[in-house]
Amino acid sequence: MAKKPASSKTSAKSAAKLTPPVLAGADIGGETPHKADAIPPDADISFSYAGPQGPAGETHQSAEGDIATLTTQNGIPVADDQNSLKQGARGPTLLEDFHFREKIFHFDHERIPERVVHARGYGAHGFFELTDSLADVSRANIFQRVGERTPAFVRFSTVAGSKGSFDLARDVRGFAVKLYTQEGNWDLVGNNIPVFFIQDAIKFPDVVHAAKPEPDRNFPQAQTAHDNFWDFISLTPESLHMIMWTMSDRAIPRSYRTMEGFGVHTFRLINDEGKSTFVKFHWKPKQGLQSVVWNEAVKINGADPDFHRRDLWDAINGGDFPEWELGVQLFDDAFADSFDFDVLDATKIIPEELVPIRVVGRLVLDRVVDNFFAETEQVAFCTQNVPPGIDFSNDPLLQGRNFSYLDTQIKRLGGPNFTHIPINAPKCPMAHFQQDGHMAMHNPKGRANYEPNSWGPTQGGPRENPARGFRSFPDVADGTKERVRSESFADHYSQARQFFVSQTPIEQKHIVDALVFELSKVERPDIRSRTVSHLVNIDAALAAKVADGLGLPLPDAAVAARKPITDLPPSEKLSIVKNGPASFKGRKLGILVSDGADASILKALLAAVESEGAVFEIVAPKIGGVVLSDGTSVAAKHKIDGGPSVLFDAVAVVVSAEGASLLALDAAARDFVTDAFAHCKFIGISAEAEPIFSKAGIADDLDEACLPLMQPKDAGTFLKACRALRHWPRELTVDLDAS
Ligand code: HDD
Repeated sequence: MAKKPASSKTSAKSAAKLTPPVLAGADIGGETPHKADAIPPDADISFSYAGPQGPAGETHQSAEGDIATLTTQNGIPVADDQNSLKQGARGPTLLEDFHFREKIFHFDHERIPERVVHARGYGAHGFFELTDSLADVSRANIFQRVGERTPAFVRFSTVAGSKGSFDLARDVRGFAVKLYTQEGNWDLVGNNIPVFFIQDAIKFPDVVHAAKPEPDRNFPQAQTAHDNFWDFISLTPESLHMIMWTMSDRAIPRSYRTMEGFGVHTFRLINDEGKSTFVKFHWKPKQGLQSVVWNEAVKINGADPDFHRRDLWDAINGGDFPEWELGVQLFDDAFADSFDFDVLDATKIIPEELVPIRVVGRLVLDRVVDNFFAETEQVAFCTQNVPPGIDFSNDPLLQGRNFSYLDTQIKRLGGPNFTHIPINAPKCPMAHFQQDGHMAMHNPKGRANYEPNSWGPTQGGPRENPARGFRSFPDVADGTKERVRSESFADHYSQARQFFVSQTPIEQKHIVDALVFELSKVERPDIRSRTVSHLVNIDAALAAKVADGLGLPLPDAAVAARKPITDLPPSEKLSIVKNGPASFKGRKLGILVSDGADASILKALLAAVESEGAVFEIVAPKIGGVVLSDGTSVAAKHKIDGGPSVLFDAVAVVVSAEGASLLALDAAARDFVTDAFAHCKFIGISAEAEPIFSKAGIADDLDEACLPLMQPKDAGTFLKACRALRHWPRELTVDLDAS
């Protein structure tokens, strides 16, 4: 007799025990019948997909009330989502299990290629409101009627890191804005830095390859501190202006909410008469500019790699909607001809002192996404998307971008129909004869799918409209066909110097520190030295400090393609410190508490935080919170080792004597105060907190930005002081490099 298969050892009785429900405490519905008649047979179900919960109306009873019935993608109700279909309880899984197959197939196909650059990003919805009509210079529909709102979607990003990298890389930030105007989508795909590394798009793959992880070892991730990047930079002097920005605190913003955005290139505005005006676009945050310091950034990346996305999510969900003004710099050919630099060169700014900014609108972000993948991941920006009234200049970087973005979206989103995805679809009427392809959702109706045709207005489809349609500005160009860079692009150092001399001394120090840090990670001395040879052309003192920091003899100046202009005046607008916020609004105070902490002080502090429009988070020895001196309980947001002070703009320590002596023994509590001190933050200190500071070794160093919280009235004084955000003079006392 044949041996009995192993599966038969499981009796029908024991198998029955394993049928649903099997998850302890989970109510998966089990017996309730599917309401097959919930969707009327004549219902329009073309867009009735209601997400993973199933179609609205498909409900059954659970312990918590009505609950949606789980279905397959085809709407077939699922009875058991815990077990695959088997031949016997321990037998093989059957090919017949369509629910299992569909679920696994779909899972296997969940990923799409990440963006080749700007892979890690975070988006939010909002609106643009026109505050000053630009009808005089542009016929763009969005710029006509003051007070009119245009829906917007914005995606912020880092550039070099992968999707799963950390938020506080030292990197440029993308600031991409999609405006769903009544005459088509306008994508203003900018950065938080107004210049770029290269002048011609043909060099884009090179600069990106050099910045990304090195190809043989695939590290370092999300960092420019490696040989390949600095090798390329030191061989590409046009990048030096951008390097000054990326080595400044601009590259480590405190929040997406506290950075500027720039369209970078010179664009054109075209009015009803067809007249062209050159324009540069600026987004100015109402929140003011703010960055973190490098040592803080490194620690934030460990404590909360999602620091920026969490900040945006929390602010919007908390009703503190970030806002930016749209500013335009308008200029004509005469200015362009007289300017020291070429307005088509994306490695140059036009200082606001030369062409002042005219504020014409505001951008408000007031809604987080419903689904990250559907919106933030699938949003597809294309620089080519400009509505009538906005046009391109001949900037060779912009011209190249107009080719690249459409191509990348077709690859990334799987075909030419990515504009059918809701986040990319225009919100204005659209009609064209482009058809078919993968995942076509909006298919033309009627008989004609070509034009011209003889099928008349109802069957014949849309027609071109010379009066309303986009017309390219009839720019006149001549010249021989050749691969050449204009001589007018040749000055690589003057504006780099102008940026450097526009910084406050502490910001200049941060640039030196950043260069020394990055170049100290470069293994080849010749690359370090070659980089410094360019700095000599920017500022002699800067070069000397960086050479000294690297322990390197000061090299000779690199040979400059054109003699730099050394007397460009400083521009106030280029400094973060000079353009910071006037208040602590929207900032976060971290409060370290212990059992028995003075309730009146803590309550006064919370009231002061609220009246300042700021937010707070409580950090405690245990996540269960603490009991204050008056017996009230306070919940904690963080256990002390999960809530380091780097997560906050300022900190307060409100503890009892017993709490202080216990916390003084805890390394995380000591780091809390030493980091806050080293990062020049304002610190509020209650009467009993001294042992923590003394054990941390900084009790004797406390300065005027370490304010006492002895009595409730001190809370207001402390919060007002926090408006300054940092006490920069302290940095010179805590940083070896500064001496
Ligand atoms: Fe780019 C993405 C900004 C030059 C090619 N770029 C991308 C994003 C931003 C920028 C913000 C992310 C958009 C999003 O959130 O989805 N890029 C810039 C700026 C540039 C610039 C401000 C210079 C002024 N880019 C540039 C050049 C090229 C590209 C010269 C190619 C010739 N950029 C791309 C791309 C990306 C992209 C490969 C990757 C993912 C995507 O487009 O959607 O096409």
